[in-house]
Amino acid sequence: MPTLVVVGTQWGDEGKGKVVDVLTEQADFVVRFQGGNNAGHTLVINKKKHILHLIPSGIFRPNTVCVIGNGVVVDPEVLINEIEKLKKEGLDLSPKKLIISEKAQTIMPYHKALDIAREAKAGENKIGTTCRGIGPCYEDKVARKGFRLIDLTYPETFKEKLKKILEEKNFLLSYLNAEPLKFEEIYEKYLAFGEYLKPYLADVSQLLWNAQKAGKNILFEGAQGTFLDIDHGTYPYVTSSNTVAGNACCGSGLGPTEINSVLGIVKAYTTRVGEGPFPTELHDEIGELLRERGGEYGATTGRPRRCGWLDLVMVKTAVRLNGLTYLAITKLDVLSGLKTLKLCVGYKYEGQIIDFFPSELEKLKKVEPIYQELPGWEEDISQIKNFDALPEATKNYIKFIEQYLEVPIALLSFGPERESCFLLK
Ligand code: 2SA
Ligand code: MG
Repeated sequence: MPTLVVVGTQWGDEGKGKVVDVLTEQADFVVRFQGGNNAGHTLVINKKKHILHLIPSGIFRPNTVCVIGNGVVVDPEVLINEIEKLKKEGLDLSPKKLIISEKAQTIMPYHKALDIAREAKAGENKIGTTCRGIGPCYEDKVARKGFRLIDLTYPETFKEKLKKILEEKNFLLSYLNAEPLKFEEIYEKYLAFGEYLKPYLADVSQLLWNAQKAGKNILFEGAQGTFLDIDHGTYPYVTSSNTVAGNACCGSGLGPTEINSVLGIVKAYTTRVGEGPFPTELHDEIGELLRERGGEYGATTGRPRRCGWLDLVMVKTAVRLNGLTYLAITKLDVLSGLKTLKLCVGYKYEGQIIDFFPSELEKLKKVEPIYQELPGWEEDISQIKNFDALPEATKNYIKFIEQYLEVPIALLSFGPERESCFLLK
């Protein structure tokens, strides 16, 4: 390992949670560094399905410490509910097991209210957010109007600042035809959240630095995917944080020279939830088949995900943006039974062929995918545990991806269970 960043190379839901859960067997620390409870990481352990939104996917390993970095936006109510729920399942959620950066920003009730009201007002032009208050919370962070979690533990300063901010937020909410919020209802509740979370708060940068010096294995768990990145994604149809690997450093307080490798998760086809361009989207029965067979419904909102062929132009761009050193391919089993498989290897744009993912939305809307067709396979491959046992056509599909991307594939993952995953290298 010793310090590995795991990121999604598409629009999220590549199967990061599962891969992270498998890899955490060797990790001493698992760190979330961006996003919030817009993430939905699905894990299946002993046939039981778990969906995590804020707590890192290492929580099911007895010896792994889970860390929420400063780059994460935390909805304290959601976090506390998640802690309580996992506690009931018999897991250790003591402050030794879960450590949260005191600098992480707090999602406040007005962030959620604004997210919902803005999306409603935007109508057809909505982003398709998860309405969890993520964007408005990051806005306030950058505007220096946010509350860090530690701020909830200072009642007097919290009170003064909240009064001022709420005035402005209520003005905005009324402009958006939404109900204003009451100070008393927020203040007491959030003070109580501060009290609850206080024992978990720590200096995460210091913690990780010490861990690094002691030779511990640290795994960074990205949320969402490369093309939802606020700078490098399909702006404005993106989330409000940097999802690329470089943000593992900013979002945790560990320097870039401490990172050893970056693993990019590639789903064997493409999905996207929410609005925005999607060059290889399928509007036919194959798209539906992928959605049904792949269980492609939002883990947080339950929204059906849009589905399409694997876009290698996109993933190749993700290789560059994240400095990927390894790849993991997930959900290949979903493709079983399709006669012909298509992989996008370039785009036609205004009569020209391009081999990169354009930044401008206007161009992206117009690109036409150029496909490489490969024969599919009939066999159910979900129980296969080594590369050699795979059908020739599956091997060819995998080799084609590896050759096109010029990055070694380190891991293959079929179904959602821990066991259906194996290392290639
Ligand atoms: P937001 O809420 O401000 O982050 O939404 C902005 C865009 O980012 C997309 N987004 C996501 N895309 C895929 N998966 C995500 N997590 C959940 C999941 C989503 C769900 O695991 O399926 O359950 O719907 C995620 N989170 C944010 C979002 O769709 C917007 O396009
Ligand atoms: Mg997800």
